[in-house]
Amino acid sequence: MSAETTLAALGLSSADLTGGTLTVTSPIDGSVLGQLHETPTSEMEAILAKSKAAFKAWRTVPAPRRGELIRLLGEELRAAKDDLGALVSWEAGKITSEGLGEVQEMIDICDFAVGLSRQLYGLTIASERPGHRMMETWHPTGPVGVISAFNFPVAVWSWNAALALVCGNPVIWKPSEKTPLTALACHNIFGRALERFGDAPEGLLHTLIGGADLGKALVASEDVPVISATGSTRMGRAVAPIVAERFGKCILELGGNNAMIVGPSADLEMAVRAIVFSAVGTAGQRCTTLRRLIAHNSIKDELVARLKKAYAGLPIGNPLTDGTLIGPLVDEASGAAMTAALEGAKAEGGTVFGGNRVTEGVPAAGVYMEPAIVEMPAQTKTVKTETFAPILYVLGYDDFAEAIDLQNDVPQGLSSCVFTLNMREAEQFLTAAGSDCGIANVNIGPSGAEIGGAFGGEKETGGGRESGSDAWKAYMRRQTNTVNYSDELPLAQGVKFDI
Ligand code: UN1
Repeated sequence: MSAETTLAALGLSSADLTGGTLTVTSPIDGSVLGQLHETPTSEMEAILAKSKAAFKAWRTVPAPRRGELIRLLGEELRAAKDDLGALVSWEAGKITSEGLGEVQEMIDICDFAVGLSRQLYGLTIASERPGHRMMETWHPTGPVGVISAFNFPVAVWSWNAALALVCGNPVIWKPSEKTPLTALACHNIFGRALERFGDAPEGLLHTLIGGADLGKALVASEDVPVISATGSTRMGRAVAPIVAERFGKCILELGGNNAMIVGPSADLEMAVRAIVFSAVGTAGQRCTTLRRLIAHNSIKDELVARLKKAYAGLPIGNPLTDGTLIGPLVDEASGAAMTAALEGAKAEGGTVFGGNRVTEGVPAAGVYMEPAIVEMPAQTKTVKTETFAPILYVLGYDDFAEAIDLQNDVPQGLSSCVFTLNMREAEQFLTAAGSDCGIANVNIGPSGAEIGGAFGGEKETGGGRESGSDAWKAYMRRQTNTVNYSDELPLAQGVKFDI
């Protein structure tokens, strides 16, 4: 299907797509997908006021009723899955199956959030005073600002929006300026859910189209108590101090530098499949992409040989063509960053396989790169830096403790895994002295997490958790309640204060 047909099916008219100042191009072939109207920064004040007003109404709607809105959103996403998935491919360059997978992730989080809307539980706590009861109540916080990146242009919004909305908060969304079309499409899909819902307050979702100024205004606003930001560590370093200054709360999901340790007992056949998917899938542009392979020296050469064989046959090209596994990088700057990282690795003693630009058999004007495998003598500066491209650095080790040290010795702490059939190694990897990441897996790769678990990581990854488990708590404020149902007024800690 053409981009035009897909955009029309998602309710984007030529008025939406023409006459504006933000040019959106497809990474597939450089074609212009639209000239979008940007949200003027001068409108931010009114947007914040509308969002605050929406909050006042939405916070008093019973949570299970709020869940009904997300149930409808899930239904609308099911109906729009093929179109939205295709638009993700057009705008972010993902292969068809990964575009659809991203929309499935949205549907999954909606289902999760519907259940959650009846489970926003607090604890009851034993009071030390007779005739008293203590409990915790979770309340909505206010508008939630969501800043999302180009590489998961719709799923990351949905993780945040589905939870924020059932928790009773409106959402103000600042998508990447590289992927505003998928954002507008989601805005329309949400609009359909709102229409069917009937009586939701106006202004539950605002979508800001444009550049960094809008993001800055959102981050600085005292009317936005929670900012959830996904993107580079550089972006997080800019956002976090501004939010901290005004005592707002941040949910940060920043850079990763994810590793796999492959032990001598590993099922190499399975490891190869996991490595290839997690290192080259989404052309290396997931925050969970496998970037470092730490292989036991007894199997390293064999593993690398098998990987090179697999890499040599990988279909690179138009992501919308059946059978393609590697689509384009998002833009020329990403291609240049990949080439620069490979040069840096070479200068540090690395041996590079692949990594060249592909120009034959791919659409002109797209940045198509062969994925690279780089054998490194040590964990150098280049290896410790996240480059958002399909580069896999390979390091060897002799004992398991050394492998864990290498895995942890990078500034980032998102995802990690071990391939081993040795239960001692597997269990050790998951202990306090094992992986220091937010995600640690055994016999699966570091990417492609399910929505049911909390998603995020430590150190430069920012410490935030989104999506499943109890990540919802970051979108609510906790209140401790003590109720006295006696006719006495005992003080805690045995304090006497008779008057
Ligand atoms: C991201 O790249 O920002 O675990 C999110 C994964 C996906 C989410 C990635 N479920 O790879």
